[in-house]
Parts: sequence; C-alpha cells; structure tokens
Amino acid sequence: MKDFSAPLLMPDLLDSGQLMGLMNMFRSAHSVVVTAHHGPDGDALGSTLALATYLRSLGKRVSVCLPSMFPDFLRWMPGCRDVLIYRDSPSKVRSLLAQADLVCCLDFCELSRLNAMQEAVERCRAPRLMIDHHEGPDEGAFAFQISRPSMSSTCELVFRLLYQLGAYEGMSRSTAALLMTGIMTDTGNFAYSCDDPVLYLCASLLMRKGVDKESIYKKVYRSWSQGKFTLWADVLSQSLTFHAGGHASVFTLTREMMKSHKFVRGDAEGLVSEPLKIRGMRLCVSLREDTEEDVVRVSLRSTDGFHCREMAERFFDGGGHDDAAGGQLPFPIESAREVVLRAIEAYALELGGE
Ligand SMILES: [Mn+2]
Repeated sequence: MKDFSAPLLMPDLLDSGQLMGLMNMFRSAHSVVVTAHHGPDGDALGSTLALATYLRSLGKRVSVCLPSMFPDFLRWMPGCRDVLIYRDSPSKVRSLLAQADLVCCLDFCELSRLNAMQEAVERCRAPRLMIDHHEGPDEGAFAFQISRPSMSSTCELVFRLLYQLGAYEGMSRSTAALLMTGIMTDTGNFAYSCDDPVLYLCASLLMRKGVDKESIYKKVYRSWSQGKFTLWADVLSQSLTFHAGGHASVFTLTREMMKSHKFVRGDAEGLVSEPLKIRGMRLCVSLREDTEEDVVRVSLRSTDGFHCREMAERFFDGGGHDDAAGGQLPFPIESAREVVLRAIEAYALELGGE
C-alpha cells in the first residue's frame, strides 16, 4: 500500500548527475532538430512542439522535423504549421540535420520508427537525445536517454522535465495545451495508462495555465468528417470477424474502402480498439493497406493480461507496448489476413484462458 498521508509533491524526473548531463547537452547545442516517430500522433506532435518552444526560449535555433504528416484533427495545435515533413521536403530536412548539433528524439526509442527518415538521422553526426515512454529502448542509438516506460505519455515526461528545469512558471497556455493534448490522446482521455497520482498533479498544473480541456476534446474527438463516420460503420458491420471464442477480433481496411469513404490521414485512428468495448474481448487486430507502399499495416490492441507486443514481434516484424503494438506484412491483404488468423490460432489458449 502506498503512503498517501504526505502531500503530493512533484518528484524529480532526473537525478542530479543526469540533470547536469542534460543541461550540458542543451548548453553546448546551437542548432537543434526535434523529431518523433513516423505517423505522428497527439503525443508525438505535442511533445516535440512543447520541447521546441522551450529550447527556443533558451535561444536555440530549433526545427521540428517529422518523418510523415500528422492527422488533420491535430492541425490546430500551436506551432504545427512550422513543422517540416521529411516526406514532403527531404532535402530541406537533410540540410537541417547536417547543420544540427543536437537531435532530440521524442516518443520513440528505436531509429527504425523514423521509417524513411531513419537514414538521414543516422547519417547526421549530432548526438541524439531520446525522451520516450516505450519499452525496450535501443541503448546504442542514443548518446543520452530518458526512458520512462511507466509513464502515460511523452508529454507527461516532457512536462516533468520542464518542471524540473524550472520552466513551469514561464510556460504559456499554448504549451500547456500541447502537453495536455498528448496526455489526453495517449491515455484515451484519462482512461488507461494513467494510474499514477503524479499524472494528475501534472494535469492540475497544466490546467492552472488556463488550458481549455473541453475544447481540446472537441477538436480531437468531435471533428469527424461524414466519411470517417461511415468508414467506421462500414468496417464494423462488414469486415469485422470474431475468433478465439470471441476473445479476439480482426478487420481489414482496403484502399478501395478508404477511397469510397474519402479517407484522409487519421480517419482510422482508434478504430482498432473499438471492439474492446465488447465483453470478454482481449485482442483486437486491424489490417490496413498502406496508401503509399505495398505493405499491410498491422495494429494490435489488447487488455486483461494478454500482451499483444509479443505477437507483433513474433509474427508481424513489429513491436510497441504490451497492450498496443504494431507491425507490417509484405503481402496482399488477403494473405496478410491469413497470417493474422494463424497468429491468433497460435495464441488461442492464452486468449481463451482465464
Ligand atoms: Mn506516446
């Protein structure tokens, strides 16, 4: 039992040695590139923009460069217009990386999550700082790492870092909104990965900056297009199948379906975990034909002690968190579906067991 008798104070994120190391790293850098994983979500975008704002306040030249575009429902996030997308302007990003003397890598811990941008980052000579909450960091890839898999989000991590660096007082409302957005999206609005009381201390301090949480909620969750809504309805009624005695579900999302519902980036985000609303559901898998490459993207979500990460590693050349993982298969979608069904078959006992 934890001791809740003492008042809740913000614990230090870093010990004094790490803090010194980090401050030295910031001090000696002039040009900084801040980046996050391919397919950036609210946490990736919120944390990179917030850290960039802080580094600019220290007088650094900072560019936020992401491997691919973020979803449309995040287009309101303060500062997102200045983000450079590697897929759209590779040479510009490469030249910024060549001039950089520090690369901050947020919300991922393996360089492969940069996809097409990986090579450019690897070739860059600047030291890499990792700030992330995913399991199993690639220790060799970073000069300095702040890895906290127990934390809800990279935004929580960045908030606690900025707090320890004394940047809370000067934090603007828009930076607080960026960080709150990442915490909200990575916890499903404080539904999961959010049992640490310290997170609510962070949330409380963010609210004190005047964050309009309800407006963030509306912008992120109540801004669906008709196409997105009908796509979800179509997938759930036409493509979803149940397996392992109702403990697992699978659906496929083809390019044709996306086209007929005028799919835009981000429209399928969250769809994979929708069947978790069904009693007894422990594993949800989605297969989506990539719109640019000839691969099928596999997403997995799990609950109640079944860990989908292992399945993602074993069968789909992927990884992630215990309960939220992903991977890919270089097959046409029907063959990819066969692989998924075999994977579920291999775990039938664990899925069906109590
Ligand atoms: Mn995250």
